[in-house]
Amino acid sequence: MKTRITELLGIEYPIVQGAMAWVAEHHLAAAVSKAGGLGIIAGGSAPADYIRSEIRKAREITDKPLGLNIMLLSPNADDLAQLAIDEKIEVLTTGAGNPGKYIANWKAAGIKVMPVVASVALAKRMARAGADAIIAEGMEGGGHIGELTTMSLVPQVVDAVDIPVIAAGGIADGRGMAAAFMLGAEGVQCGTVFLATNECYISDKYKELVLKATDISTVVTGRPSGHPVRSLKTPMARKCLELEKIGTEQSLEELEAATAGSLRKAVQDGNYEEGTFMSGQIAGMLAELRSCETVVQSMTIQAEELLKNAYKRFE
Ligand code: TUI
Repeated sequence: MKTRITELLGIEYPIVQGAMAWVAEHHLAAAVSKAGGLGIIAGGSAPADYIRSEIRKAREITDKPLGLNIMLLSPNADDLAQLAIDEKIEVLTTGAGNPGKYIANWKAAGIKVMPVVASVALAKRMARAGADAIIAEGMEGGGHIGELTTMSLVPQVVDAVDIPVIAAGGIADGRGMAAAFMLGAEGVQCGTVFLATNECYISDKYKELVLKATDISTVVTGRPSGHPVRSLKTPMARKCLELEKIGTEQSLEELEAATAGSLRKAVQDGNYEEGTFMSGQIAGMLAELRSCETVVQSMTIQAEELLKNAYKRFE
């Protein structure tokens, strides 16, 4: 399946693995790149030295193109922006902000730049600033999200920019991929689907919760702070919702203290009570652990089949 995205990135399948802080380390990113998609190491708020060693470990597993994500709320964003250049990373994605100030330097270093956006306005600004592609992420996705759904956002971004668009949020199989392509996307970014893979090194509890999830298992917390986050409905998410409902200065302070480090508690410790288990709405579609290769190949084969034979449904 050739698109402007496979050409731009030098990959076989137009599937990008979403950057998930604490989750997307070298095993996962290397497995996705090795399978012919684009694997991405999540910078999160990790120190630059740790991310450097993750990049180098991924390079030992595969020589295929590799991406790094910079979460722009991170205090380390400047360091990681330089690290990407030093380590000759092929592709950068960004999240949770506007990477405008970095783009010229990244482009000068030959890096392909793909900002994640949740609005048409930011997509246009990024295209003007020299981005190579736009990742339009709908609120079906896990982690930090915007307000629009993938179905509404993707075609509006496609209409607003000339560079290729990657759809993200709520895509877990060939049906979602085919639908994204019909909206004008030329690639997809998937996060949650890779939580349920053999090469994803997270706690057993996290995987168990994702596999057990249904369509209504996720909630959005953090709206009052201006940083809404979608995660599985666990004790921590319920506590956040309660404290947000109270809405006093004291309850919001308590909330901030409770959520600090809670993603790490989910990913590494499998701490059901205190962890934040970020996940997209499609967790309900995931029933078994698979290899990254199976995920990438089966999605593409199913999407191709659906797109090629779509006309038969309406004869
Ligand atoms: O960034 C993500 N997903 C994330 S980041 C993260 S770590 C975190 N934890 C708690 C609070 C905040 C972050 C967990 N998941 N996805 C990409 C994404 N970017 N989704 C939405 C956006 C976004 C939103 C607003 C990008 C830009 C934006 O506006 C920036 C501007 O200045 O206009």
